[in-house]
Amino acid sequence: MKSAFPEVTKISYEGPSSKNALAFKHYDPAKVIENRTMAEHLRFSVAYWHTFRNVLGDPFGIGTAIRPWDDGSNSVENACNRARVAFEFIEKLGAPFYAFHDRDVAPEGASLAETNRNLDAVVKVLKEEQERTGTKLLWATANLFTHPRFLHGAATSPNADVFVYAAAQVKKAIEVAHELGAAGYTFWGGREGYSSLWNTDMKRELEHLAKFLHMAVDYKKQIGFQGTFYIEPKPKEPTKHQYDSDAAACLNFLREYGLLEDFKLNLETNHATLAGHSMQHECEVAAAAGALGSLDANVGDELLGWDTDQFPTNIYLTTQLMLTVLKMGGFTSGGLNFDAKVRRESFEPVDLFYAHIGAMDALARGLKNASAIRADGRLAELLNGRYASWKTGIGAAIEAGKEDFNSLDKHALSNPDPIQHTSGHQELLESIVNEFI
Ligand code: XUL
Ligand code: CO
Repeated sequence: MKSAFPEVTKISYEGPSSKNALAFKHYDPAKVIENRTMAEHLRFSVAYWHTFRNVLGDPFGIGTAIRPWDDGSNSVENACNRARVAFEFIEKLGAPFYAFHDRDVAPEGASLAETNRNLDAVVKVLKEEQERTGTKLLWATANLFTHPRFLHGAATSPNADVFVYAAAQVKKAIEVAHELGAAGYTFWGGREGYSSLWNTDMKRELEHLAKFLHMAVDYKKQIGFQGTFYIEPKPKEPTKHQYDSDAAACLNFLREYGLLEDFKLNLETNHATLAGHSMQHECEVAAAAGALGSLDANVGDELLGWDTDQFPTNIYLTTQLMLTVLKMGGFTSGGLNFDAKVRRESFEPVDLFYAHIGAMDALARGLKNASAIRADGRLAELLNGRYASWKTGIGAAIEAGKEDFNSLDKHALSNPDPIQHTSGHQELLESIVNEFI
């Protein structure tokens, strides 16, 4: 096959002083940090939909991307050819993983049966290419939001036949994930929400969603798929309100319907922004529940009103992310998936390399910074110091479950009023972090 990126050879690590745009300055896959190599910590994944299917349109303008290998048709042949190009890219970049929606990789046919056959034909190529290059599938998912049949939702559609169709589609997508040895499977409910509460029976829709996910868990067990199931929170876009609105809402839903054991969360920075949270907040909420599974590494733009999905380059953000990831002991099945697209103005094929290299370096720097902050210890010391009163005396007794309101009342009456106990030292902590950025 003709090379799609003849001007690019395998991207290698050249170190921080390199000025080569097609080299890593910080991502040194074999370098060991806190007992794992950088490649093992970061588990980078290329998102098929943005890197190989996005034509780079925006709500006001048509696509601009130049992709000479793609004939623009919906043929299976074009899809198979595109898959081979995707693996040339992933191999040259040196990302160990990729991720896709069923409809990114293969075209929809005239019937569900034909659509499934199209998918099987492309999956055959994906499997060959995975074996040829050693690339693995971080997660797969089903696109239950693009086709008009899903306009009112999929598992939460008011139409039972749409629920049935979506179940069949997800069943097939889980089989494909299993066939390709995926480390996970993601549920992002793009249209599982509402545009108007006047026409929505919210309780009923949530119950349907829970039923749908229980059936997916049962099927996963039936076929022996070992990958992790993830829910990806997002508050809106395309719906006005999405039920999986943020990490806390997802955890509450999973707990309420007895699904918490079978799911972790796949958090995305841009979705945290849309929810009015920082990504650090979302990561801490999920990690505290033991449910931080995987991350969609991107950023939104606080000055634009839509989901811009930019590549992450902010070192402050990547340092925060990697601090939480290191604190939880690293990823298990999850990783850092670049759910990100190059700008409409960055339309050349080589921009795909520049974008991924820049983001991989930004996250590698985040990892190095986070590890250095942990080794320094001042941040942890100040944080622990803030809770010192819980280590001994009345604090330790409360934590051990030995106190009640009567004993605490007695304690409060016989001790001084605890005013002005400890400073938060926020500015000091922020400057300490900056020493490492
Ligand atoms: C959409 C989004 C999706 C999911 C997978 O905002 O993030 O691409 O990651 O369906
Ligand atoms: Co995403």
